Amino acid sequence: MDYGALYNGYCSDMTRTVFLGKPDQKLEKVYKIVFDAQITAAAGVKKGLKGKDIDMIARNIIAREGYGENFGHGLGHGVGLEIHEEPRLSMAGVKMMKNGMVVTVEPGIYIDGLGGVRIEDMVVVKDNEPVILTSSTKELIVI
Ligand SMILES: [Mn+2]
Repeated sequence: MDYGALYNGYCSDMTRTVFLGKPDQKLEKVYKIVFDAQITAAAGVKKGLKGKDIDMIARNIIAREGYGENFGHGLGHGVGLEIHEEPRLSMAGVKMMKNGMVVTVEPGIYIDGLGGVRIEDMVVVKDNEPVILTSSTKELIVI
């Protein structure tokens, strides 16, 4: 579920993945990999880094687990007056993180014929201590 709200002209964006019934073991493992990539990359949102540096944190974790080919989009994007704006957190992201920027961190893994997982939070750049704005749980949820 990928959604957001608009408040006083400013956008928000978040994504959670839930399972309808007990997940396939492989998908459960994929969830853990995406979760690990998400929290590690979110913790790596720091002033002075380029978008591609942060993208690489998540991409390395996912590739190390053998799913590099299944993460086919950028890690995230700026959010503000537009839902998708600079700075881009992608392999092509050359803009530097500055204090007060709000970006998303949303790695994903998608497997043909099986399913996919994406987890997205919004993060504020604040020196070396990123502030996570999205407070919804990221525990694996089965409904
Ligand atoms: Mn987004």
